[in-house]
Amino acid sequence: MKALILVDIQNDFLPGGALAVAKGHEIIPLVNSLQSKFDVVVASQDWHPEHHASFASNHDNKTVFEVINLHGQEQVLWPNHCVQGTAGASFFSALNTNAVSAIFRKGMHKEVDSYSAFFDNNKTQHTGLEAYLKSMQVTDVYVCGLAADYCVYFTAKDAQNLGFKTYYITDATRYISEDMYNTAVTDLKQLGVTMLTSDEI
Ligand code: VGL
Ligand code: ZN
Repeated sequence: MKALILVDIQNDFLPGGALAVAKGHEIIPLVNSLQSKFDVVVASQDWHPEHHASFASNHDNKTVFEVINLHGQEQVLWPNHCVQGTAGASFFSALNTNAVSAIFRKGMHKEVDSYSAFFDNNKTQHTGLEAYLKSMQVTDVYVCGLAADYCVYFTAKDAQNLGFKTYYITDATRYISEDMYNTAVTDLKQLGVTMLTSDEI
C-alpha cells in the first residue's frame, strides 16, 4: 500500500503566515491532485502551546532564527507559529483534506520541538503515525508539504529509517533556507530516499 503524508500545510507556513515559506502556496494544486493516486492519505499538523520553547519570544534576549542549546540539543528559535486552536494552525483553506483519513499533531510538549511527523526531536514520543501506517499495510511512503528543509526532511528521514520505502516529492514542497535544503537532499539521498517529481508518480 502507498501512503501520501501531507506535512504541515497550515496557514502559518503559507505566504502571510507567521513562519511563511516563500512560494508555499505553489504546491497546493499539485498536493490536491496527487491524493487520488494513493491508498492512504494522512496529514501532520504542527500544534504548539503558546509558551513553546522553540519560540524566540519565550527566551530572554534571543532573536528569531538564532540557534540555542535546548536541553542538550541545537534548537532554532522560530517566530510564534501554529499555536493550538489559532487560525495560523489551521490547514490552508485551499488544501483539499477530504481524502485525509487521520491527522497527527506534534509539538505539543512545551520543552521539545517536533519536526518529524513520526517522533519528537528527542525521539522519545511517537505521534502514532508509524503504527497507523503499519496497521494499513503501508510499505511505501511519499512526503510533501512544508517546509522542505525541516518537517518534510525529518519526516522522510524517519520514514526511511523505519523501513518504509520512502519518496520525497521535490516539486510538492518549498524550503525556508536553501542551504538547509541542499544539506537535507544530500542526506536523504545518502540514506536511500528516492527524490522524484510528481509527474513520475
Ligand atoms: C516547521 C519550523 C518549526 C515545519 C515547524 O513545518 O517545517 N518548521 N516548526
Ligand atoms: Zn513548529
